[in-house]
Amino acid sequence: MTAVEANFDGIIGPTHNYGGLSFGNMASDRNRGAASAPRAAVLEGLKKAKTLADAGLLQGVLPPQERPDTGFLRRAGFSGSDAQVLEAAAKSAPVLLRNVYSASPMWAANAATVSPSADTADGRLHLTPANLITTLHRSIEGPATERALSRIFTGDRFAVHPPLPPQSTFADEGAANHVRLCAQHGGPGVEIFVYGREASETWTGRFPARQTREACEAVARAHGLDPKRCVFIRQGQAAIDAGAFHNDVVCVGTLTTLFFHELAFEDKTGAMAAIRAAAEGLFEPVFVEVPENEVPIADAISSYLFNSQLLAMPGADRLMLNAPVETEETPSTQAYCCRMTSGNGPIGTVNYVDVRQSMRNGGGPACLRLRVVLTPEEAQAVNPACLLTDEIYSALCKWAEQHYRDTLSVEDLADPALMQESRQALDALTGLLGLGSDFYPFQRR
Ligand code: SUG
Repeated sequence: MTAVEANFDGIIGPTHNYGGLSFGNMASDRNRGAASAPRAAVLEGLKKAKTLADAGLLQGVLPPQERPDTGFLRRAGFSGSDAQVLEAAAKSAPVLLRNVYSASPMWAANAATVSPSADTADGRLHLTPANLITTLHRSIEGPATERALSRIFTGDRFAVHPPLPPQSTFADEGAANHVRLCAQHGGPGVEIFVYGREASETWTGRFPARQTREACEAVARAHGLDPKRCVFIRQGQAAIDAGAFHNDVVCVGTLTTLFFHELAFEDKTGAMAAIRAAAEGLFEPVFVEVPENEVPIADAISSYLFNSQLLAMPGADRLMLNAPVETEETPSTQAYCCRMTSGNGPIGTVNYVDVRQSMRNGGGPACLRLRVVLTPEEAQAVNPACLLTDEIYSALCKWAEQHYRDTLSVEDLADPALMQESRQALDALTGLLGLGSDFYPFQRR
């Protein structure tokens, strides 16, 4: 067995709701205040993961984080019992309450940046949790992500770093702004880091640029990457202004193929030349560029064509795009996919997957997974309870049926019972995933 690219999907947490918390993320903004369906959401995500596991890909899961984060409310000045803290926040700071209730850790592409051992100076697999400092609700995630990754990727083969310093200079959103190209997953690759701004510039864009060049460089340094095999590319201002709050909203790549929208990069020609130069001697990159006149950027963003998983499926000679159903429902992207697969390019199949609950918050199939290239020895060292087998899948579905609500509105966040239900669910989950009975903060109090 050679190295494989595993997908670790974020399990959607029991408090999944539409808080409208992400400025610059069109879907989050559009659905602010709508009722969510947490149980349907978690089952959609698990089904997507299980389908890929059944097709022969290595598939893992990442746990949700504790929400509501009452510890954060305490740091913001609330006191008393947890129920009192929540009640007071519901009355005097309802927006803050929404922030500490967000199930945003489900978007595992933002959990960390991952460099496979084939790329790093010390031969270990490196993971740096994202600090996600641009949005309040996501800035809470980094330390808990570090804890989760340390319980899943255990032992000397893995280096789990702390998140970068939580400051605007190092604004980091993890793998959503990182693409790795290579000839084979287990061989050396080219790591492409895409940033929206440099720390020193005055940002005048319509929406925030969530990733800095400085953050990308810090991660590349910490992981011990070969500078010759790293490329730092500036995201297109037009793409950010149109709602591409992460590069993975307009670009995805795997093996030698980079699939991207014409407006994804500020200097497309320079970007392609830099990737070609970094790949010299390893492989010839294959660029699949989708022109604006075939798929307008607004359609790319509303359909999430590029927020798809680009996968080498066992036994297939061309790649498969695991795309959201919204791509099939949008005429321009549907037509593009038909033309693309009937041609002889590297992407031969498009599979449409229903993750609508996550999509309504701006999270497509690619947002929900963190890719981790694992050698056979590394795969052996991963906490086995976090790898999706038939048994774990059935146990997780049963768990979700038992613990999740059918619907949740933003008003329901004031209900103290929701905190208790979430804690019961998460407590049970630590048993299922072998995370230990001290994994969540509420379990340690
Ligand atoms: O960071 N949405 C997430 C979506 C993340 C998608 N991830 C990738 N593209 N990789 C975000 O904007 C919305 C939460 C709310 O509004 O309730 C939210 O956080």
